[in-house]
Amino acid sequence: MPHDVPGDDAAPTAPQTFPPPADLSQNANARATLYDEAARDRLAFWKSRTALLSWDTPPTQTLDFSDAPVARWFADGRLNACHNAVDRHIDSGHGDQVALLAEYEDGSDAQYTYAQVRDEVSRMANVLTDLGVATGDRVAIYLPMIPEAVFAMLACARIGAPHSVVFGGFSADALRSRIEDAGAKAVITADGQFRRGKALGLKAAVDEALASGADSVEHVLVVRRTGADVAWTAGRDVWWHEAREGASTEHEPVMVDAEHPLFILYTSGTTGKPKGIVHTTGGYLVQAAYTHRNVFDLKPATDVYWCTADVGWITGHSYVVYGPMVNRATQVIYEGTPHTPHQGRWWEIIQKYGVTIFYSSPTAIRTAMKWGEEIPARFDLTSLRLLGSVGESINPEAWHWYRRVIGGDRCPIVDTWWQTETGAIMISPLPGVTATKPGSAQVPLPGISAEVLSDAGEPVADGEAGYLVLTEPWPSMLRGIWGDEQRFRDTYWSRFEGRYFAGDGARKDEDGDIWLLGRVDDVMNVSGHRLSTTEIESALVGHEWVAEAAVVGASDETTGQAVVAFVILREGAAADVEAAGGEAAASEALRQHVGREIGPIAKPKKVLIVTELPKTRSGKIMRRLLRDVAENREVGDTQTLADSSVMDLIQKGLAPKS
Ligand code: 6R9
Repeated sequence: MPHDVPGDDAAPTAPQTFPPPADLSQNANARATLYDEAARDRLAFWKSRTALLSWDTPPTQTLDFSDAPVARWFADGRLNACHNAVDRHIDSGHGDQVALLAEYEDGSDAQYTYAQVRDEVSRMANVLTDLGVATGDRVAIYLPMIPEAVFAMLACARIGAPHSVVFGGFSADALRSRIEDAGAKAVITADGQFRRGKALGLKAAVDEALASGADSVEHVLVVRRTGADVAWTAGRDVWWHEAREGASTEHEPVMVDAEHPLFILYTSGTTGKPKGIVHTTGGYLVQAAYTHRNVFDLKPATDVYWCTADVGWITGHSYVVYGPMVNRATQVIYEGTPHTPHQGRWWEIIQKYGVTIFYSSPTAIRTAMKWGEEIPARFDLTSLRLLGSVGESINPEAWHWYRRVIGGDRCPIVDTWWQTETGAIMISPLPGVTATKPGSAQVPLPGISAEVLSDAGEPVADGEAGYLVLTEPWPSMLRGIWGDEQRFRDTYWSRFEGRYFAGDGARKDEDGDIWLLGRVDDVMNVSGHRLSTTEIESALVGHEWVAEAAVVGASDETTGQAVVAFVILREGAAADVEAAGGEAAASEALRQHVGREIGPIAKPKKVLIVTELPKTRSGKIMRRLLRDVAENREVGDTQTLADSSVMDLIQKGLAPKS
C-alpha cells in the first residue's frame, strides 16, 4: 500500500509474517521438498500423487491436453470415488473409526463410523438402482447439512451417477432450472430443514419445481427430518426410511473411467444463467486428497476436522465429502446456523468435539468479531491446531483476530484461494513450511502454475497488480460447462490465449507473494488509478468503529468511477460515534482514515452507514446491488440473496430523514 499521504511520516513497513511452529514443521505432512519435486517434473509429480487413491486399474497415462482446453487426466485408470472415500478404509482395518460427527441445530447428535457409512451408502445405492437410476444418469440432491446429504452424494458416486447438489436455501425456481439443465432423473430431498430453530419446508419446493417443468424426474427420494406433513405424489415419491428398511447393505461399487463425470455443480456467472461446472473422477479426487492432506495437515488417527461449508457449495464437495473422506478424516458436520440458539454455537461445537482443524470463511470470522470476542472466550478452544479460510480475501484485521481469539496465537492460518471451477485448492501457504502473511494467499501449491498478467498478457513485476491466470492444466480442473462448450471456451480461455483466466484481480508483492484483489468486475478505476474493493474494505474494517465494509465503484462523470463504501458499525462503537459528533461526522472520519491508510485517491466519495449488507447464501457480498444503490438506480434482481429484505433495510436507512 502506498504511504505517500502528506503528514504520514511512518516508514513503509513490510507486513508481519508468522513462521510455522517448530513442532508442526517437524511433523507436518507437507515438506518444502514438494516444491522442488514439482518444479523438476510437474507431470511426474502429479502422476506419483495418484498413489493417494486406490485404483481398480492404476493409470499409466498422466495428462492428455490434445483437445485443449478440455483436459484428460489419468485417463486409462479406473476407480470408484465412493470406494475411495469409504470401503478402502474398512479394507485397511479402520471400519470402526468415526467418519461423521453429526451435530444437529437443536444440540442432538449422531455418529457414524466408516463401516456404518458404508452400510447407509450401500442401502441408498441399492434404492436408487431400484428406482431406475443407472450409471451416467444425473441425480439432483436438495438436502440440509445432515448425514444423509453425504450418503446421497456417495451413493450416487457409488453407482457412477453424477450428482448435482443444489443448496437447500435456493428457491423452487432455481432448483427447477438446475434440474432441467442437467436432465436429472431423480431428486433426493427431505421433508424440511431446521434453520434458526424453525422447521422450514424443502419437499414443497421440489413439488413446486416439478409442477412447473423438470419432466426428466421420475422419482423423488425423501428423507424424514422435521416430521412436517408433506404433499405426496404416489408412484413418484418414496420415503427413504421406508425404502431403507428393505434395502441390502451389500453393494458393489461401479468402477468407472477416471474421466467419468463425478458431479455437476452450478455456479453463477456474469449472465443470469448459472453454469453447470463439470468435474470428473480421477483427477478431481487426486487433487482433493493431495490438497486436503497437505494444506490441512490431516492426521487421520488423531485429528478432528471441521469445515463449516454446506455441501451445496464446492467447498462442501471437496473439503467435507471427498478430500477428508478419501483421507480417512473424523469430521464434524453441523446442520444449523452459527447463532442458533446463541452466538457461541460454533465455539461450543469445537469444545464439544475437541476440533483440531477448522476451515471457515472471512465473512464468518468478521461476523464473530462483530459479536465480540467475549463470546468465543467462554469456550475451550485449546484443541485447535490449524485454521483455514476460503471464499474471499481475509483482511489482515480479521486474520489477526482469527489467529489471536480463535487460534490462541498458536495455530497457523491457511488462506486458500480456489474456485468451483478449479475443484480444489490452488494457492495457499503450506502449514509447517510457509511463514504466513496476513491477508495474502501467497503461493501456488506444488504442482500448480499461476501467474499475474498485465492487460497485454505479460507477467507483472513484483509490486504490481494484474489478472490472476493459471498457466498449466491441473488434475481437478473443470472439464467444461454442462451442455455449453462454447461458453466454457469463451468464459475462461479467450481472455489470454491458451491460459485459464480466473476472473480475479491479484497483486504480487515484493516477495512475489500473491494478494487477491477481488473479482475483476470489483476492481475500480478511479481517475485512471486501479483500486481494489478489497484493499479499501480492509482499511475500513481496520478502523476500530467498523465491523464490516463493502466498497463499490459507482460511475462518476469526472473520475470514471468513484468509491462508495457501505459500513456496518460495531455494536460497541455507538458511544464513540456519538462523541465524535454522530453519523455524519463518523462518515467523514472514516473517509479520512482510508485516505491515510491507502492514499488520497482511495478516499471514498461517500461512506454510508448501514445495518446490513446484501450477501449471497454462500456469504459473498453482492456488490452489484450496492452499486445500484450508489448509482441511485432501481435495485436489480435480489433472487440469490440470503435475505431479500436486506435491500429494503439499506434503502430505508439511507432515505433522507424527515
Ligand atoms: C472456493 C470458492 C470463487 C471465488 C474466487 C475468488 C473468491 C475464494 C478466496 C477468494 C480471495 C481467497 N475466493 N477463495 N478470494 N482469497 N482465499 O469460494 O469457490 O464459490 O466458486 O468462488 O471466490 O473471487 O474467484 P467459489
